[in-house]
Amino acid sequence: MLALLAWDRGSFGCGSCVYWFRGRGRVADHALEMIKDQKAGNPSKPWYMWFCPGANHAPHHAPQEYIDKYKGKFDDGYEAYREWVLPRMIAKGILPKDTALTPINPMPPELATQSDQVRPWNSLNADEKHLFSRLAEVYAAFSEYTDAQVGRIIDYLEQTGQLDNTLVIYTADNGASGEGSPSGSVNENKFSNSYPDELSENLKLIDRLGGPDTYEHYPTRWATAFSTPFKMFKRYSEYAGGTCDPLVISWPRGIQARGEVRNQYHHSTDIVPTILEVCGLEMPKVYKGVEQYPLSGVSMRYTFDAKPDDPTQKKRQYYAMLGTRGIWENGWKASAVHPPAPSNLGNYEKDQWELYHVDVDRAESKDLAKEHPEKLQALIKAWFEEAEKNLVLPLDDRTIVEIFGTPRPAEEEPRERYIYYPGTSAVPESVAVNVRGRSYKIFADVEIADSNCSGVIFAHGSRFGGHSLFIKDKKLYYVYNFLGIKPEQKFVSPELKPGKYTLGMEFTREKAGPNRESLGQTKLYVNDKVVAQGPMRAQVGKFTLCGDGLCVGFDSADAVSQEYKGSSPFKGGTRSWLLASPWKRRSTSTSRRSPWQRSRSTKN
Ligand SMILES: [Ca+2]
Repeated sequence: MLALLAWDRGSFGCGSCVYWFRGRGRVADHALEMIKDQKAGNPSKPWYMWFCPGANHAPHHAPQEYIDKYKGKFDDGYEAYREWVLPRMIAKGILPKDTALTPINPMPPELATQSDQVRPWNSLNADEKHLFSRLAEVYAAFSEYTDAQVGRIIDYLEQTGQLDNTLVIYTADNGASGEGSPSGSVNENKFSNSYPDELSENLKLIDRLGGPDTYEHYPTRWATAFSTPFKMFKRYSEYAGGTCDPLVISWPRGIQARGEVRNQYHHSTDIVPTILEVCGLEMPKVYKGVEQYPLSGVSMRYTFDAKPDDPTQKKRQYYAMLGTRGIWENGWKASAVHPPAPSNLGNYEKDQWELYHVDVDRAESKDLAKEHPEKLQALIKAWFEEAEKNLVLPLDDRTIVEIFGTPRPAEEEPRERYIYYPGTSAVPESVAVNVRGRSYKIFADVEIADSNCSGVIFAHGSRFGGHSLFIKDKKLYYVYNFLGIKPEQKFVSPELKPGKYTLGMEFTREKAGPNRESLGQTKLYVNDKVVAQGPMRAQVGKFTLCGDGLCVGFDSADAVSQEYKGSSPFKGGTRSWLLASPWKRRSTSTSRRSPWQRSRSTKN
């Protein structure tokens, strides 16, 4: 028995821009290599593959020829798309005949999050319509390109006689994503920094959408359309728009039906029990001496031979995400009307619950809370039972910046000084020095051996946000790339002659900006001399959308600054150490000394 799973990488595990679309094709290449290698070494053994292409999560990237195929297809707007796609879904049997369209902005005004609002298509100007259509075209191209890559694997399995006995489970996570803001985004990291998108900036990049210059995401209005007929989108776990996804299962030898639809209610937690049953295995209660957490979910194996409308064997499923709640039980669904992060409301006692009979109202369009108050109360009670059992409590209503910015339990306590040495691999942001939302300084001992000395001394992040200290054209540069917004903030020294130096910078945070970003002053140092200085703004959210770690002597993955290309390794000199220090108040006697002197005296 063989199993192949295709899945995207989860709500917070983003695809990487450095892989871009060529990389996504390479993922399929690697998958094929692995299957071939396994067959070469152990041809009698079954194999299991979890194929995670990053689709359809932002960033949306696709080859131009795929994007061109969809030119003009979305020009009628998202309301028209919803009206067009619903009858098609019904005609194909994916939805019941009388499925209703739900409202586009169902959240009550007092609970509606500004960044999740959806504006009517006819209120947009021509530029906006052009931009939003293109974002949808890129997304469609990205989807088709992903299908094509999965198809390459399926074709190979067919050619080698393996497809007949391969169980293929094909799905995606969450609903369509609403993180693109009402105007769409060319850099999703802004959402993670709670920083608003600018339509004018997005428009400048319209011809480069889908390529490596953008970490793009369609506007909320398309998320609503791509969640047709349901309410809302990803993060809203109370509605099917935030949870419902297509699931395709293929196993030619084990499933007689071909191309049929199954209407039994199920959840992604039911996939593992299905695979275990198909393989004739039972989940062990104890593994290597460790008692296992009980397996969630029930097997979907029975659906292979069931009729399309046979009753489901699922009894109950709770939902919770970023402060939102919902629960399904025996064909009914209770939904707590509550916005997800970035809501920061915390008013769970005031939450109104809605009740839907989803067995007859798939779209969750008719609230029956008043007609069936006892049923609603029973479901709310069931939600708390599941929350208790599954460690959901306490409910968490923090903002995205707070969630991403709050340190997680770690082996190392936060330190006043972080020392890094050349030759170290990229350090993941979760364990690297945290300079966000505070003053900080970065210094390094550098010996410039010759006049060709150049390259990165320190770098963290990518073109979508980060900072870098480097030598170019004999000058020391500190560049802070604030969320990819041009121009880059640059501090540049005069030319440096060969010799030994302590090179670095210090940022003094003065206040929070209108979007909570840090505003302050930066000084660039050569030894104890300030050689450049000026105002600077800095991010409060993470740099690491693309997996770029903190680097000493190079810039991993994507480059922070357009002043250099690639990893730009340091050459023509030596660096003995680098110190990065989040600011900490010091005594008067110490603070009179220059930052680099303080750094040297406290170096480990
Ligand atoms: Ca980088």
